[in-house]
Amino acid sequence: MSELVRWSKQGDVAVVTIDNPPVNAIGPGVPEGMETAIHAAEADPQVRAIVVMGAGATFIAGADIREFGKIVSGERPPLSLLPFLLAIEDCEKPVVMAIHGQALGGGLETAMAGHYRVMTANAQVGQPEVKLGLIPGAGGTQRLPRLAGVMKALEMCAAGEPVNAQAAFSAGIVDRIIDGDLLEESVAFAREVINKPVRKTRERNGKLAGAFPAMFSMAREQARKKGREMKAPLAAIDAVEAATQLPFEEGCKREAELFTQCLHSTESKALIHIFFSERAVGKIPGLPKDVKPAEIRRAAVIGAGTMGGGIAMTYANAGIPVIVKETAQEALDHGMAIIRNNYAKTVSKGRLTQAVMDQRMSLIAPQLTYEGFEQADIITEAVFEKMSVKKQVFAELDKIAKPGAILASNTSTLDIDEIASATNRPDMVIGTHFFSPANVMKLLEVVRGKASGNETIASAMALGKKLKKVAVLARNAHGFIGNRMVEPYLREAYFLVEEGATVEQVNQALYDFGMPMGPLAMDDLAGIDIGYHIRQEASRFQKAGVRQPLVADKLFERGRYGQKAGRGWSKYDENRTPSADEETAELIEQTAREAGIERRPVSTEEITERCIYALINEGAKVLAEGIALRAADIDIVYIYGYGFPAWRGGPMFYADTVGLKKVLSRIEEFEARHGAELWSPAPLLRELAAAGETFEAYDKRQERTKA
Ligand code: T1G
Repeated sequence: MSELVRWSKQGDVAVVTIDNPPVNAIGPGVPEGMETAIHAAEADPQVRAIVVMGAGATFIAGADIREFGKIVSGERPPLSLLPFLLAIEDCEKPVVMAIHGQALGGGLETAMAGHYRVMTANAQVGQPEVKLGLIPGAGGTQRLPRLAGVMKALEMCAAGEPVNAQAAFSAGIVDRIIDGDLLEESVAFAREVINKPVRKTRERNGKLAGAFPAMFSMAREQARKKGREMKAPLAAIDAVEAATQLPFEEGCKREAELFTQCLHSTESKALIHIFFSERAVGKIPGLPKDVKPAEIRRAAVIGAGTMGGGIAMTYANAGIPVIVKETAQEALDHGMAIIRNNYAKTVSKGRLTQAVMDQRMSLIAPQLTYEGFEQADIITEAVFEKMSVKKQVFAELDKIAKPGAILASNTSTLDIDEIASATNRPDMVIGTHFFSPANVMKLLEVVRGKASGNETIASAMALGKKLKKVAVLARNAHGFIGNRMVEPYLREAYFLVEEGATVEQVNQALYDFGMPMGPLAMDDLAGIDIGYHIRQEASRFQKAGVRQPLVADKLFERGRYGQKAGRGWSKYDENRTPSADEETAELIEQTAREAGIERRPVSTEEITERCIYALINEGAKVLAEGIALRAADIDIVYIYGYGFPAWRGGPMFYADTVGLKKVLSRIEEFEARHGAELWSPAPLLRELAAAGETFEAYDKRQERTKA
């Protein structure tokens, strides 16, 4: 018996337990252990049925994702689970899979190789492989349609979302929902089926008959719409379709071919990079292990505007009571009305019950005074992005907040140290930069000031997790990580339209690259007035003689603030649908003419490279300056804060896939054409390109030196 898989007997029922913390991933030794245990139980004359379950918090959360990198690099031969699962399915005694926590990927595939499945009421099952750029690779696309039907299998394998116990039971994936003790009730269930004929999932073909061609074409259309350029969802559909056309063994061979194609794709490497990176961002080198995050039980927010209201919702969604303070009743009422409307919209879509909405609204206390602020564990300001205003607020808060309360700023670019200087508790001051809409966007930039204490940092990072955000730590510098890098990205978009590209061309090029919208569309959404004020606040950083964008400020001066004004770079109808704005085009041409800029046709490739390589170049500077801890952190910021396509792994991972030598050579061409002030290659980029290294390798090297 291996320490990864053990078995024991409860009378005439064998209980096989997989014990591979923390999530019972199927890594080396687990399938072998399962096979050995099941064969031993099968050979034991006293055993008449077998229960398989997971130790700890969950059943099996899938194959060990860390192994795939070793397979692709040739370090380890491909591990096929198929023979192990056939051994389970061919067991002559009934095998009952007892699921709690999650049965995901190879976990569900293992469960479906059993003859029966039971699961606890709060457990989930799913085939999330497409989220890793993969497809089920151990018969999942062949057994799931046989249990749940083709439509359900297509939905689960192509979208990758898990289903809850009720849905799994209704679909026929599991045979019983367990309300009591899982072990006790699964052993009892096993005794109920002891005398029933053993039914092999692979032989249950009844539900395959219902398939028809339109099912697959519709599934492909939906996958293309949702997944954009992603290939894995389409491969998953092909594999499920094969289940309806080929015998089980042939279907598994087809699945294996498709799985291998996906495994070697850049898309999969990128998505697996993101999977581990979003878990690594929480690891802060240099933070003493014994630092305990403070418990955040009560919160307060200053400002009920778009950001303040969204932040308040985020606290309420996490079950944390939160005061929202405004300076005028009208602004307070307006802010609360938006919060209520946001929840009501979610209720109307059936994604929230009215009871939960009411409960969350009851956690938000709107007021015009500082009453109750003295009880708050954290106070977050979301006031106007002007340093003088922020410092005044922090000076007031410093007098009101209890000792030990964290004072957080939602500033998107301003200096945390300067804000902290307005208080007598700089160690308790930190930036918590939420991304709009704060109740939706997963990214939270936690910005440490020079004086931010270790406990304050740890508490803010832990709070991010509690608020269901992905918290990334940034050092205090203009723009932190995200907005520091978005400036050159936007700058290039502004320059490109002055040089001859149309607004629509620039937006389309970056949309086709995979961004949720083009840079100028993003500018119109965020508000051209917001960008204008940020540029005004940052004007002191501007170097004389360096080319500055000319048109954006003119749009602001004309009140063309973007979507909110119905006109900006584009014009917007009442549904905020964009269309080309002739006046903007004329303004651009006139501005270029006055500036002596000779306009020319601009290729899509140049548009994409100038915007994306500007992002990468700035990212390399942010990394070298230690503002971001890792290149992987920058990737997470861009995927969760700006919608950078996850299937490209984030800007830094994408640069690795292009090759840093190529990225550098294009940046050097831009430098020759547009000047060193704008395009001098980041020294770290030069260094890595010269060494033939990658940003990923740089992270690994840094981790070793900081360990
Ligand atoms: N392999 C390796 N490590 C894993 C893992 C996995 N499948 N799942 C989680 N971990 C690690 C994770 O990196 C973290 O490590 C720790 O466990 C806790 O995870 C053949 C090909 C199960 C819902 O995609 O969705 O099966 O940071 O922080 O929030 O067809 O983990 O502590 O060092 O996420 O409670 C399919 C992926 C694989 C499931 C738990 N399965 N995991 O969430 O904890 S491919 C998946 C999750 C496959 C087969 C195919 C979540 C979770 P560390 P955590 P959590």
